[in-house]
Amino acid sequence: MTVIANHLPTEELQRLDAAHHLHPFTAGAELKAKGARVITRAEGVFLTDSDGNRMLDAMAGLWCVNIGYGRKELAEAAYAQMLQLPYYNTFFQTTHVPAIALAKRLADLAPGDLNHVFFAGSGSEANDTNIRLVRHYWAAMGKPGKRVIISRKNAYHGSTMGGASLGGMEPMHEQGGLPLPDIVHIGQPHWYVEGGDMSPEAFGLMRARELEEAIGRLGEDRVAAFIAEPIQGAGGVIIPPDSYWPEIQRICDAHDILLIADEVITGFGRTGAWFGSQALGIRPDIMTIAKGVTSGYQPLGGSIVADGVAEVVNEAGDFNHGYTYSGHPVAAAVALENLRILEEEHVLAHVRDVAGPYLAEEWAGLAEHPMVGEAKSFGMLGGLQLTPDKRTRAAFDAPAGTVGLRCREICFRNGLVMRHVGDRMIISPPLVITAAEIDLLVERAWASIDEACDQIKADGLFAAGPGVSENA
Ligand code: PXG
Repeated sequence: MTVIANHLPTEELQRLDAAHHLHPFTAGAELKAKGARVITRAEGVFLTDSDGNRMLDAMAGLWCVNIGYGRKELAEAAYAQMLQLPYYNTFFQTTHVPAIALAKRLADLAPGDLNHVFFAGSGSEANDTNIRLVRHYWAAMGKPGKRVIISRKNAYHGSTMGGASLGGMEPMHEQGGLPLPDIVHIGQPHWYVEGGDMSPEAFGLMRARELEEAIGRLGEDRVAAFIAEPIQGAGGVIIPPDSYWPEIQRICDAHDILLIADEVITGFGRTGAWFGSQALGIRPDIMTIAKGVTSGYQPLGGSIVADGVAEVVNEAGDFNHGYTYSGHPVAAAVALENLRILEEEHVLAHVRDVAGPYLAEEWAGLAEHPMVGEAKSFGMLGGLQLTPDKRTRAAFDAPAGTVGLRCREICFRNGLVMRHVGDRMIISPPLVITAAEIDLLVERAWASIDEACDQIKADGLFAAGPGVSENA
């Protein structure tokens, strides 16, 4: 069995990593000089690195390890499935039991008439599917002109050409000549940074109405769909004002365009419901899923599609699209076991009634720190804004992200994995986190923010710059 227990010394691993491994979203030369942190094992909500340091993983990996690390049942499900049928495809009029069972299970869990699943290997692939699916759907409806997909600035929908085009991250668009044609971006409902003097509710309505303006400008006959994360994740855990989603829903209904909810982060209990759409009262026509569907133990993504859309696509002949690993049997078996655990161990109720409310209270307490302008959470998602001036919501007089990055580095040293997006700090812990672990998380977060604050004061950076606190 290939289990690498007695690994090489850390420095040697780092040298080999720098020599041969190209990392995602990483400046390679910088990493080479510093050496990557080598994670060797994990249990519950804790990671251990190659030097034996133990860290509380407040990001659940990359927003995905919903049931926590170290669950043997998932390993056993994978092992059993590999012995029985390690691979077969779902092309050319074949299928297999794990894909059938998972499609049925997801149809049962998904709200409304979302009863059909197209499987992918990741969230990015699923969003690529969505682009082709909605355009194919409208063509089959006799409206081939409906091709434009409206998305939002600072959205994250993946890293493939399609996913990155749907996303609204400019540094991603700059590399590779994106976005693809017929993808249009409107503003995000990020009140703290962009709301100016408006109330959050008025700002939320204004941002939703940008969708109606865009449809008006482009013409309803050209717009296929609107895609959005119920709560933006990678953009900085941006919880929209309450006014936002009802207005978006009204506009999608009024103008005959499909609504795609990207549930890659918000799915599978993270908001306290199975899907963020349920928690926020959204009625999507398609949901993108990945990450928490397997708690990250296996790569799996997909699109859950409404009856009306699936019927049209099914009647329209071949949909010329698919992945070798669409519905991979081992990933599907692991997903089923993960969903069983989420259900039978009442993990959603834990988020909704216990861990979520407790985190909300403790996390909000961080806003008492002089450098924290806002600390909000929703279920097991939290974001807090660092600022030198709470009253004006000012940005630091330093390039965006300077203070956030320092804070993240200090968190690591203090045994806490908390991410930064610009000068916003974000968390997305495993859903099974206990009250005592939340105490530890918040304690370490406070201590780290405090240390960062002292450091930047000493460096003369605790001063307001010209802009509002930025998160990009
Ligand atoms: N949609 C959303 C909403 C996501 O958050 C994807 C699609 C793409 O999924 P895949 O499985 O292709 O990665 C994501 C992924 C970060 C970070 O730094 C976030 C993601 C991935 C990697 C890093 O916050 N989200």
